[in-house]
Amino acid sequence: MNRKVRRGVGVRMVACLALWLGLPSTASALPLISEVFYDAVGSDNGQSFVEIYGTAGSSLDGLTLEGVNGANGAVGPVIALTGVIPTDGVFVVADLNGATTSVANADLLANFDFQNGPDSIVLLDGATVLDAVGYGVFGAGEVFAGEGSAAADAPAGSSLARLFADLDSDDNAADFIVLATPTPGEVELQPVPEPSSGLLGALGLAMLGSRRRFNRRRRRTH
Ligand SMILES: [Ca+2]
Ligand SMILES: [Ca+2]
Ligand SMILES: [Ca+2]
Ligand SMILES: [Ca+2]
Repeated sequence: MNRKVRRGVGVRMVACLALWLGLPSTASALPLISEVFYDAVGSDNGQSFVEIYGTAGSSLDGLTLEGVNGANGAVGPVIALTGVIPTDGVFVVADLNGATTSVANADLLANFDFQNGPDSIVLLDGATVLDAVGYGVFGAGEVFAGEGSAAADAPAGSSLARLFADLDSDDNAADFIVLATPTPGEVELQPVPEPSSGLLGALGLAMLGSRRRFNRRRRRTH
């Protein structure tokens, strides 16, 4: 292999390793519905919530959360969102029972009651759907307003949560899991791949090699 070819291989190797090391996790457009809790054991009043994951500091003003009845497509409840995504990225819309809620980490209080499935909850910006989750078994003629195929219908006391709050494949069945213990205000994010020491070493050597060849060229041309 002549010097020119070797140099090309070295540059490509550095580029590939850098790409791998800096590779961001699968990006999904935010905000996303990260958890819904619509069926507490017994009364849902003051217990149910919808959790949204978004970019810290971004405003939710003007967005709405809407329920879509699986039986006939009727829309409701409609919750007008206001507020800003907090530093941890997790915003909790909590149901009121009178003047209070039992939901931890609530960021916005409202009065709503989403139905047990088959139903859907949609996050909208005007008429534009930003994200949606449909849950339960939809029969022929029923209205699914979620994405891909429906998530499971969480049993009473359990919630439906996005496996990773920042991962949206637009398939509810793949993206959502049933959580036996709801976690308002807390999310799991995609794991960030840690570069192995072997790869770091290889990257260092490759960069060193490029530097040496560069210096050799400089010496030759000066
Ligand atoms: Ca209930
Ligand atoms: Ca209520
Ligand atoms: Ca989505
Ligand atoms: Ca959560």
